Amino acid sequence: MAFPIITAQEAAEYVKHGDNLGISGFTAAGTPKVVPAAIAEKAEREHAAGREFKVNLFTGASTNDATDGALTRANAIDKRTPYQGSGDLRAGANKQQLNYFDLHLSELAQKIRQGTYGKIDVAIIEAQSVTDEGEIVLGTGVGNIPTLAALAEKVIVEVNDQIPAEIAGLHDIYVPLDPPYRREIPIYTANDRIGTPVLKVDPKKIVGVVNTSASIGGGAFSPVDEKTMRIGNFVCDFLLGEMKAGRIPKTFLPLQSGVGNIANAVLASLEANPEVPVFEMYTEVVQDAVVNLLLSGKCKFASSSSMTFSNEANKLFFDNIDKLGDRLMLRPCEISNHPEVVRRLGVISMNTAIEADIFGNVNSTHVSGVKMMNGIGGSGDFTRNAYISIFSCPSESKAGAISNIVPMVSHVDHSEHSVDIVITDQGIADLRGKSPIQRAKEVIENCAHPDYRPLLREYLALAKGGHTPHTLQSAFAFHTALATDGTMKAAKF
Ligand code: 0RQ
Repeated sequence: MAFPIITAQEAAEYVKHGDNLGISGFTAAGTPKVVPAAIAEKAEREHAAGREFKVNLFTGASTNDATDGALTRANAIDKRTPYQGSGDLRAGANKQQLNYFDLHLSELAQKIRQGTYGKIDVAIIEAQSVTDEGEIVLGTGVGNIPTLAALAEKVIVEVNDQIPAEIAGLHDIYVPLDPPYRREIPIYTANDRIGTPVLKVDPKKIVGVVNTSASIGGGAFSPVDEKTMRIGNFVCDFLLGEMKAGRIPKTFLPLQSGVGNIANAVLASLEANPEVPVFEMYTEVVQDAVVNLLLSGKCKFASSSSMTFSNEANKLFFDNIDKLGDRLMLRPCEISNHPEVVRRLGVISMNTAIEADIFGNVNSTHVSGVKMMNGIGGSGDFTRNAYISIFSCPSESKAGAISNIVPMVSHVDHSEHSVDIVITDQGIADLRGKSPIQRAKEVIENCAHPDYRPLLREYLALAKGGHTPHTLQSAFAFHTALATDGTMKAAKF
């Protein structure tokens, strides 16, 4: 091996206060495990010695506890983008301990190449293997590492022997030229291969290789409950209705599905329904449910930026690699989420909302308008460009104290112009071709929980004129009632 084998602690010594770090992976999948934890320990030692130590983290999406969790607990993060899912980082962002900024996932790579955030000092890459020529077989997630590694001054490779060798060949690494030289991204069907199966890094930049056997799988999702199953079934009914009406071709169109329990339930429902034809996925993240869909043949191909599987699902996938190896492709998230490709392929997007308002605006990121939950992730990349965009959420949360359908969303991530369909456990609101007042009636009667319908009807009846009727003084009555009385049911207009 041409590169020095170093410990995680030695690797951490290459990282200095103020550095911009590029981290491989997308969700916990493909994210390095031991080097980030060693950087957090270094930060604690530096702080104890009275020295400043903070880094800026550029990732593909959320990471793992050893990265976002440990570095936040060590108070070692200054800037952080684009998406996160860590309880500690969320708390840090919400008390302004660190500077988290939320960005559409497809946009980060080009902004990094433009130099928007300065140079990348160190890239840390989880790998299955690396050759002396700097050819890296990545792990189970790609994210933004092709761009981050190309620009980094130093590269640390964390080789994880838990990643099966059979992963080689699943990746498709491609970085587009930047404007004014950009050509089309030549993906015309979900399974088009346009790049290389390995990430090529200038070997002169690789300062060391760290070996680890850390577990690569993530946690499993909660089992599908009645509420999420109802949402999943409504999504399925809607898609079948569109197909029967001829608005989705009989050959179907590629699906994108977000993360979380609702997304998993939707996929379980698609699998269970014999009327749903064989489909493809063009998405950013595949979860456990997709392994079963691939094995059953219901999903014939999945293009993604990561395989965010539990240990059990990883085992199932790699035990069946002879059948599945040419049916899943891992792409940089700049490509998995590329608006041009999403629009060209006619991707049907299915994402989850924190809340939707009666006019069809969606909040995906901020609880009660102020507290960051996770980030917009890829939901905007897909929604704005989808063939049909669907948002789902429960009709109420926190034992009924919260209505997920509100008069006005407390933060807008996806505007009424981008949202076609809203689905809750109560039913489906089809917003296409409807005026704001028609949409409001559809959302209240089809999607709001029956306990909240009278309040929403009252709001709409009192709302004053105009094209989109609102009474601005009481537009947030649901949210203020939650803050003062602990339930949106106490809303007064
Ligand atoms: O809280 O965990 O304490 O019970 O929010 O809500 O209903 O379990 O749904 O896990 O799918 O997450 C939007 C956050 C939904 C996620 C969001 C509380 C609720 C629960 C979680 P508990 P659910 P999910 C692909 C695309 C943005 C990014 C995206 C997300 C917890 O889907 O981050 O789509 N999306 N990316 O009780 C207060 C409300 C609430 C609320 C729900 N109105 N007020 N709390 N909750 N609604 C992925 C990537 O891009 C990587």
